Amino acid sequence: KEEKRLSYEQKLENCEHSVGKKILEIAIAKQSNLIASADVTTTKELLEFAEQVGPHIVALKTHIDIISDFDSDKTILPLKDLATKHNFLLMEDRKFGDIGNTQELQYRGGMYKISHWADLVTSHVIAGYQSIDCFMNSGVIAILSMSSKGALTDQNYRAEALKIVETHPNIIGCVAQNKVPANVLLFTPGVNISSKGDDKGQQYNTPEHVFKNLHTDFVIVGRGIYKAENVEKSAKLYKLESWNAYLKSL
Ligand code: 5IU
Repeated sequence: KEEKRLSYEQKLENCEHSVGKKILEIAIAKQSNLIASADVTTTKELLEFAEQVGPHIVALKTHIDIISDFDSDKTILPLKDLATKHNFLLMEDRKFGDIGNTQELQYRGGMYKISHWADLVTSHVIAGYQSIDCFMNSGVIAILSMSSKGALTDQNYRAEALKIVETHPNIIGCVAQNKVPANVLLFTPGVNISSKGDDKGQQYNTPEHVFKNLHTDFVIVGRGIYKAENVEKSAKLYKLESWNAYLKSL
């Protein structure tokens, strides 16, 4: 018989990381399991987008290094204010993938000082268990597999990566396109209601598909929302579809 998925309430009981708890509490409070990916390239667009989607999301996912006019005071301070105002977390999709010492420098320093503001960061676990020790101020979402065509994250890699996910105290969950054990928080990008993919290898599934078949906990949607004619309306639609798909999967 198929393993049953756990509800957010059940996952909250099992969760030990403060940021893991936080995202589950927000999901329950806002009845949302939607993360909007803000793949825009100016501070103005980023802040406008955060204001529009804020009420409907649990987290805003950034690629802070694509913001052409990044400035700590003008970009991060107002973004943090919006996160507080609308009760969402900031997730920097940095996809760290180096040795611990280098990642620590990238996480704490440089222009972006990710450790100062990111509630969540994504990281590969390719450099091994100890490489994740440096992420002390954020919850880590480990990358098990990727949504793009031909990704090299085969079954053996995923099985080894999962061992790190299940044992490292800094890791709150993982990004994957496959099912994971019921107690692991699962984040799934590559979600779009009206497209199957792009011409750069991205592959899309619907919210319905990922909740039913993968028992996903959180969907990550980029172009489906930020490229929509009406951004707020689209965020509402993805929120509703994804929440209903979650309820159906229980
Ligand atoms: N993203 C993926 N697939 C992955 C991982 C991250 O698409 O496997 I790990 C990121 C890339 C982009 C967002 O920032 O999620 C998806 O954007 P679109 O919905 O526009 O494809």
